[in-house]
Amino acid sequence: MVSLLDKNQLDCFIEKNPSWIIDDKMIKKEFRFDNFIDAFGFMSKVAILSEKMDHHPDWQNTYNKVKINLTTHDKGGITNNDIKLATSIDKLINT
Ligand code: H2B
Repeated sequence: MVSLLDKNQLDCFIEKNPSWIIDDKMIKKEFRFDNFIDAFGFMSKVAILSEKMDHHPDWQNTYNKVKINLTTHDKGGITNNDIKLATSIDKLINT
């Protein structure tokens, strides 16, 4: 089930994942790479992951930077799907 997170659940996520920032109705993180190809390679992995999860990021790429905003449009805020995608994205970097 997809449901909006309450403040307590959000605080708990941020405590465990301090590299993500809550901004209004989304969680945000900026990733930096050595160059465009590495950034784009990362984006390709995130794209495949997102399709599998049927949950997609709002994002922006400038050369070696990828800014990712996660929110659930269907629910109008941050849900468990955003948390799941955020932690899966972090795993792509750390593995
Ligand atoms: N991604 C995000 N971030 N939010 C959504 O509400 C959403 C999505 N909805 N990916 C999905 C697709 C929905 O439109 C399809 C029909 O499952």
